[in-house]
Amino acid sequence: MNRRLVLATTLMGLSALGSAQVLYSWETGLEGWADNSGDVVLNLAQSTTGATEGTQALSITWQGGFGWFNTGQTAGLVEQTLNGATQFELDVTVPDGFSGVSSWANMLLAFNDGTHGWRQLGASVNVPTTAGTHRLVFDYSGLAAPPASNPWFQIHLAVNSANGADRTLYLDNMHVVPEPASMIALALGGLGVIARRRRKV
Ligand SMILES: [Ca+2]
Repeated sequence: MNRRLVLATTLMGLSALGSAQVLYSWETGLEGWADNSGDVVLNLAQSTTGATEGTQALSITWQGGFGWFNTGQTAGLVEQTLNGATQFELDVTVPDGFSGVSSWANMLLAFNDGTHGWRQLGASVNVPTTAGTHRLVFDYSGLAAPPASNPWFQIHLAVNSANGADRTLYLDNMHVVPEPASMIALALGGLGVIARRRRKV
């Protein structure tokens, strides 16, 4: 590897520290996400309310209870991005009045693909019912990551809250944050190559 390429890789590694890689932002529509809940109907729509990245978000309206929704078969880029991290973050905006229809809410994550099959988190992630935007963290380090060559792969999310009247949550800015340790290792590795090359000159 020539020195310039190593340096470029190193700088990319350093600049990636703490920077987010967006998986879904719903700027172009539902981006493949669809209701998969069975009896509990989730109405998915694009919405300007709750947009924290760009101008659009995903709204989910349902009458309470538990329901899954999921991506279509994702492009390989989504799998590669997930493989480069162990958790993703999701901004969930709770509108005024939500706590009036449910005193609690949570979400659940599952992966499904042609290699490992269905696997889901053992515990749900709490959604605060206070009005405003909350950043949820989904740690998927305990789930088998999607293989690099995969016939198909889907991300499934579920919403859950008390039964009752219609209520809506807004999702946006689903992104992974690469692990600082792995990015530092990459950056230091690049600097080490440069140092060795310099000693040879
Ligand atoms: Ca967005």
